[in-house]
Amino acid sequence: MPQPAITGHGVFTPPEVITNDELVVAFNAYAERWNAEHAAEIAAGTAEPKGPSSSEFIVNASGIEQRFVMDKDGVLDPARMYPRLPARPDEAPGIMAEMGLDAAQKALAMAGRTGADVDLVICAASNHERAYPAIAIEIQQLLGAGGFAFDMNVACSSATFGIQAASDMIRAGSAKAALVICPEICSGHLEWRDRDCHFIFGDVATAVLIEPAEAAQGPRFDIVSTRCATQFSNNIRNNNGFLRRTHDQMEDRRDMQFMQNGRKVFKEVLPLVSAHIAAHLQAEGWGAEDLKRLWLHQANKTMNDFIGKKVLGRTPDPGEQPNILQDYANTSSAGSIIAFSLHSGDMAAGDKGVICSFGAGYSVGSVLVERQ
Ligand code: CO8
Repeated sequence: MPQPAITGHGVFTPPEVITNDELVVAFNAYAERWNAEHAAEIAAGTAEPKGPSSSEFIVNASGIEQRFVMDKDGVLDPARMYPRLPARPDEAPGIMAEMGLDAAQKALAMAGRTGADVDLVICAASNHERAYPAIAIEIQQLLGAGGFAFDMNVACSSATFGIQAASDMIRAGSAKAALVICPEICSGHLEWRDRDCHFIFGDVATAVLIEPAEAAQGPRFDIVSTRCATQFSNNIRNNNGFLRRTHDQMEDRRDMQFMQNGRKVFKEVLPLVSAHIAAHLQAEGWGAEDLKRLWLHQANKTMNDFIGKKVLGRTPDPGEQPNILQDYANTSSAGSIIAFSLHSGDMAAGDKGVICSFGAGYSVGSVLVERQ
């Protein structure tokens, strides 16, 4: 069976940045406005006033300092509080396809390939901008790729689940060159009017190219093993969906955007992920001391510090477990791949590492790789 390997990777970073300070000014203006508009209900005790946000809280609670977004003005307009992304005609490339294409072209350039070499495109993301046709098929066409393409969604774990699917197809021989693309427009489904979560997410797109190792034209990361697991939980949930109209729920509702019980997620997902990585390493006969690097899902700095310490049995050395969330925030499925893409170029032949993502579902996926 062919040995699958990552031969290229790339990141599309949106042009606009929102710092914590900018975000907090907009949120607090919105909150003051809302409190003034609802002064009577607040005085009568039938509504809770909205409390202010603060940059200090955001950094301390999450480690996030800024986020990239596809539209800044709409998010920072206290009268709007969500991005302005004009609808495109059906004939024009969709915004997710455009972002994904940029990341895919970077991955192909790194591998010395063109779109014509690709015979599988997976668009793996937390949300897709339409029901059909698949965004992956649109990207396949924009790239001039052959073969087949499909969309998949396992929330924050979409990238690692996509890598497992693509690797298995390379092993089985049903694909020869597979792109796993994660365009995440988290700004579109984040509730920017809720101080508990308004700071969490950002936008980005990532891509990895997976080919049989023997076909690689340059340095590569062999995908030694993949492992995915899921366990149902309502603690991260978004109720928006195609049945919304039939439920007579077309009004502006909180549960039609991202919702989470952050504390519970923190407590429940930490042991799940630490145990998952430990069991995966053990099954492959790898010890923690074999790991040169951990590229973890980028949701929360304290969470990553904890997982790194639990997996390695000690505090990770600087650079051993790189975080990118201070710059990008949580970018859902793309986070661990951004970390991998930006912090793997210095690894030497034989160096081993683990890419791990986790999130809604719950879901957790790990990919053991070795530089060649
Ligand atoms: N400013 C000031 N104070 C605040 C703010 C704020 N912005 N927000 C909350 N507070 C207050 C709270 O009201 C609370 O006050 P009180 O004690 O009086 O009730 C206090 O600060 C503490 O609040 P929390 O307990 O909520 O704070 P935490 O320390 O737990 O931090 C976090 C909150 C950062 C959310 C933390 O719990 C966390 O990171 N948890 C893990 C989350 C996680 O990993 N989630 C994964 C989700 S990602 C995923 O699966 C993808 C989903 C699909 C993508 C969706 C894209 C939009």
